[in-house]
Amino acid sequence: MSSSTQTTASTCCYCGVGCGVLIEHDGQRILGVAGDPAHPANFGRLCSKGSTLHLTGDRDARALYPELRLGKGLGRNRTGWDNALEHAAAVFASTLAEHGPDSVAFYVSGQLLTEDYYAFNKLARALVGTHNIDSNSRLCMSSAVVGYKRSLGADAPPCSYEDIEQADVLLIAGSNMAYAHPVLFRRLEAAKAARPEMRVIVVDPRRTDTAELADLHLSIRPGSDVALFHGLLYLLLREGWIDSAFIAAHTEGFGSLAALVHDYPPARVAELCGITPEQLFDCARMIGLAPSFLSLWCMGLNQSTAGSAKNSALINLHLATGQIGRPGCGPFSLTGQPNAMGGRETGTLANLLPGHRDAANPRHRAEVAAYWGIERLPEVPGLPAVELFDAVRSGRIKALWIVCTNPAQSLPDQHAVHQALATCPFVVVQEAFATTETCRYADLLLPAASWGEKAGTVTNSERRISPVRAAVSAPGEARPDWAIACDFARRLERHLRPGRPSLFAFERAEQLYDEYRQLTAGRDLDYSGLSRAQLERLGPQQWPFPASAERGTPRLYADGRFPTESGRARFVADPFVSAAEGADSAFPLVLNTGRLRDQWHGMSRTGTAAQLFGHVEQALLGLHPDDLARAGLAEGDLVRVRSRRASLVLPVQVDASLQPGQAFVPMHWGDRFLEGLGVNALSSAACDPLSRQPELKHAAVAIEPVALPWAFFALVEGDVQRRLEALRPLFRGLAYASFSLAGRERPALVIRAAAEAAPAAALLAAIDQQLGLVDDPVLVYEDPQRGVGKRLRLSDGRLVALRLAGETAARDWLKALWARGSIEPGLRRWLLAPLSTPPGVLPERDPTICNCLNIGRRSICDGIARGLDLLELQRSLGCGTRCGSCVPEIKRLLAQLPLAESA
Ligand SMILES: Nc1nc2c(c(=O)[nH]1)N[C@H]1C(S)=C(S)[C@@H](COP(=O)(O)OP(=O)(O)OC[C@H]3O[C@@H](n4cnc5c(=O)[nH]c(N)nc54)[C@H](O)[C@@H]3O)O[C@H]1N2
Ligand SMILES: Nc1nc2c(c(=O)[nH]1)N[C@H]1C(S)=C(S)[C@@H](COP(=O)(O)OP(=O)(O)OC[C@H]3O[C@@H](n4cnc5c(=O)[nH]c(N)nc54)[C@H](O)[C@@H]3O)O[C@H]1N2
Ligand code: SF4
Ligand SMILES: [Mo]
Repeated sequence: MSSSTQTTASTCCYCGVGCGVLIEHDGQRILGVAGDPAHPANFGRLCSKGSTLHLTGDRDARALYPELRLGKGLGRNRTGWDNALEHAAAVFASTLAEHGPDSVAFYVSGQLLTEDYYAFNKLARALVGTHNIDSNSRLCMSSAVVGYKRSLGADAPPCSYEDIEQADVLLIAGSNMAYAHPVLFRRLEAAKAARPEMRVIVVDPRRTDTAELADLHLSIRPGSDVALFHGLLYLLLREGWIDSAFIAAHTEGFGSLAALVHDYPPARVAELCGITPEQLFDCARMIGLAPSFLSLWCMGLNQSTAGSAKNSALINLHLATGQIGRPGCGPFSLTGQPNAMGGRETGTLANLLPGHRDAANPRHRAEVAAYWGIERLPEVPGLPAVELFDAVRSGRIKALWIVCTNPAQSLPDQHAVHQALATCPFVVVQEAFATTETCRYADLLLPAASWGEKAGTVTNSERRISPVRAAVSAPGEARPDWAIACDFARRLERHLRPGRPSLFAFERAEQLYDEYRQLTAGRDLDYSGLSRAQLERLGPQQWPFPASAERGTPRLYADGRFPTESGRARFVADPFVSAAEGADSAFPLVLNTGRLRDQWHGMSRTGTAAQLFGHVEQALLGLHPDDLARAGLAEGDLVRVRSRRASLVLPVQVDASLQPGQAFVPMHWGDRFLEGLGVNALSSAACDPLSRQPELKHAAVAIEPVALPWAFFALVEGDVQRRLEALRPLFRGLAYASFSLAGRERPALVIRAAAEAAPAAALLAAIDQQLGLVDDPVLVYEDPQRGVGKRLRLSDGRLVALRLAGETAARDWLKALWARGSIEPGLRRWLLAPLSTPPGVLPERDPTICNCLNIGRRSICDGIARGLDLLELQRSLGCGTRCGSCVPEIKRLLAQLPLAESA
């Protein structure tokens, strides 16, 4: 560390664990990150994503200046902030004048800061006069919001991370926390190692790395959780493993639930869930006899047409056993995004209002209107995300402001979403990265400051509010989101409330925080007592933190009183309903989607760090080995995956963690990294009736082999973001095209493509131009007769660019040569031979398992073959000793390998 290096304490911008990070920087650039030992969420730990934050955010990918398009079909031009926001205010004002307040909408994000949310809520609801402000949390936590409110009376996860360490029995349902909340998983692994009597149950159709830790893995049929939870309650009742005193004193509605679960006897439930009655009984016994029982859940429950029912059915188990309000127990949803909690607190879903209020509640509307000093808030309900984009597509919404989310990648039924964005008369996109799929549709692109460049607060999964601090200034003319919202609002006020004092006289983020926190006073989440000064003095605090408090509140409902009208928690009796789109003979597979360890959503940030592609380089369709064999497919074969909405071409891979009949595709690749709009082209927009959360985990699909004889492979070092932007459009319309990064010190762009026939020579020439494979010194072999061509560029005795067209048999060999940084004598001979088959054996694929120390699967497997155990592998190779995110996978290899070898 040089003498000019400074450290700024902040919070990680990825997941809802909310880890404290120490940003090392020189005032200009971020040089490194470390876990903050003082932060109670992570005590110094970071996962593979958090610890590589400083490698992300390539400036070439950033939005730097406002850009305005003056007519559809035209390009965008750089403009100044004044002109950009005056223009936006004029368009919004005229749209509102002509079509009314509900002709505009805001679509925002669980990755904004609390101050940003507050500004946008006030802008939409108080100034514009619409409740059309929804967030990507609709795709994420909205079923949990409904679950908590229906069952417990308020949207408040009652637990603390400590409870994970204190629980005797832990049920993890629909969460792959080994990938998605790795630092918490680290805490769980450590706790289980320290207290081996602790029992972990994992409910997930897939055998994930999380499931590997489980004492009991219930590989249930997708979507059958409600049946499972009712079946468990049936057994708890039958065996007398319930807490009748708690039920009598603190709950209501048990009678109807008991009547309902009568219909869920073990034989029926085992059948519905695809598990054995013994497994069901084991699970019930563990829960029923547990001194303390904690449950954790995430998208496997929420992203479902039964999401609200799943949430409440799980909470029912806690209420029936009295497992809530004490250490080591309770229902504990894991929040996805870093500040999805803050979004819920500030009312950032169409149906909410700031301070855990409801937009449908006249008293709540009056309270907020009075606080804001306006006459009233609108009565017309706002539209939730899926309906909101439908309204954009049908033309009802004519101006749309998108902030910090990438709907052209992340919403279901992408073809409909792209159509909506293409037809919308005025789309504003407020983004940190100019490269996203949604940016393409922006009539006005506003550059936003991002992590490390902006300040405010966030709330993590355990209700803990942490400060986010700026370490460096934002690049170009990018500005903080709240500042953009307020600047626009003041200009719009000149059209809508001329001459009146501004509602948006905020100059610093702290002023927004102060105005907002008073709106929580007297509400369940009350943190009106937590000033920024208090937060600085005490460190991150858990709400509630009322004016009288001296510190935060680790656990809720210790007194058995719930924030419902009666003060009692409510049992909810929803019957089991299967997923909206069942498999049938035309679409025989169920498609599940989810996360990879080292990528974040649409990859605008993680997709700039080549290192983060080392673990998984391509989007692959995972299938059970039997399904693969039955279809006559081999690993790597391209297939067309069809759903009722669209199709997508992907290579297949064997995925032994899946059951027969199931398929899995990671959610991360959108149209930028994959031809065909990504996995959400296939997914279904069917929503939960209460939470309006779409069923992103369940679509019926069919697969068929595709004949794409023309194959293409290219790799080019350097300038990867700019090259990706330039090359991506040239592959549009090919049946298959996939883009990724590779390498560490010398990142390269890697392209794989396939088509029915060779594309026009001019197109290939344009591609070669962008790959830097036209001007000398380039080694070329072209056989136009056979449509086969090879091009290489060498520099200082290393391969720096290559392209194979026609057939690509040598691609892995060449990629390995490139990675090794040396040339084999056989290379020239190979180049001049008519076939591209590599000399000698192909290297086996070697994905990076340990990202911190760059250790591949091959060396770990070699170590295991030599008889090393986890500790010895760690000692001799170093793998898994830094961030620990790869430890579950190493354990899985240790468990699987001897079996694989003896088989
Ligand atoms: N690496 C990484 N971490 C992340 C993110 C990321 O993009 N990358 N995103 C963050 C965000 S916003 C979120 S919301 C969280 C999501 O975190 P998780 O919800 O843990 O992650 P997913 O992979 O989406 O889905 C979890 C599991 O649900 C299972 N599942 C599917 N259908 C069902 C079902 O019917 N029942 C049950 N019980 N399980 C089912 C899937 O097989 C999958 O293993 O991750 C956060 N953390
Ligand atoms: N098939 C399938 N689809 C899914 C899911 C799934 O499991 N399966 N999961 C769903 C879930 S849970 C979620 S949360 C969503 C996530 O979906 P999105 O919200 O679309 O995900 P991101 O790619 O994180 O989008 C955040 C955007 O904000 C930009 N950004 C980063 N920092 C800033 C900033 O400070 N200011 C501004 N203005 N912009 C910034 C980033 O560049 C990025 O483009 O995806 C959903 N979609
Ligand atoms: S677990 Fe990883 S991604 Fe999540 S907040 Fe911590 S460091 Fe960031
Ligand atoms: Mo999420």
